[in-house]
Amino acid sequence: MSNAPALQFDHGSDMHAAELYQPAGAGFGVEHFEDIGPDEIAHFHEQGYLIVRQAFNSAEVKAALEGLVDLIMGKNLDFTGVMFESKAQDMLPKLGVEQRQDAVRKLMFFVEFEPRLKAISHHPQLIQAVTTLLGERAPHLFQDMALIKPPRLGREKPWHQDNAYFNYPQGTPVVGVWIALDEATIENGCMQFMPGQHKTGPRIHFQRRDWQICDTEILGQQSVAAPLKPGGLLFFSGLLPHGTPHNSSKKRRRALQFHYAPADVTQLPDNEERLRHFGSEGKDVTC
Ligand SMILES: O=C(O)CCC(=O)C(=O)O
Repeated sequence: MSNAPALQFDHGSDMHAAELYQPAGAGFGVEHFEDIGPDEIAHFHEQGYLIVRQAFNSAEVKAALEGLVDLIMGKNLDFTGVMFESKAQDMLPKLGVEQRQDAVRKLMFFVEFEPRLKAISHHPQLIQAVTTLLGERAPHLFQDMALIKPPRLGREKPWHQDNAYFNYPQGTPVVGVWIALDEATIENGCMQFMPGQHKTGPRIHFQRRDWQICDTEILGQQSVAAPLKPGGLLFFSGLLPHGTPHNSSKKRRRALQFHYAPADVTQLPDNEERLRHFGSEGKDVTC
């Protein structure tokens, strides 16, 4: 009998309308962590995001990618957090390093299994910036993910607010950090978001292509994109509406995403409060 862990699969969803992802331009940012000052912090609170274009150097990006690829290749038998595209299920045993990466949708909860990825999530300058953005509160990393968009196949992550997925009490500040490991462009599915709309609070989410904001709420609104070189990052509020389109290019798009909340707040034991704010049940709404 094999000792290999059971594999997880994710089923595809329909293609999105092109009009959902037509950004007006690129978002505001700085080059390095050292450039974050009071104006940048004020911008984060006003607009709900901040870009750091050269947060990590090429050695840090290379180490993170190597750690990610080792997990995808199943080198750590204790790690079961790789989610493959269900379409690739039958082919998996035959795939080599490059092809196997292109059969992955995402990885979750890996930092305790892979020191090279833990290092980036606990990078001192990253933690310092997150502490500041949380209002000088010590951060707790409560979710870590890697999102893979294979060339041509990488699927959309429809528009949503991340807090719609978390059971933190309403009002808890949550900072998301999205780190490009490949160059992320509009064509291969970089992040797009609605600046300032974190201030309008929780939005109703519906189960459609995913747990998402209704497309009709997004169409006609002007988004901004965060194209990034490898090692660039986006800080964003847990209430900022954002999404990523299908990868229509020939280039792979691999990214890390970490979420931090103040260490002195704990998640609620159930999803009642979350669904009261983000769910549609009991409300006179349709999508
Ligand atoms: O990287 C992506 O494609 C989407 C990430 C995201 O917004 C999420 O997983 O919440």
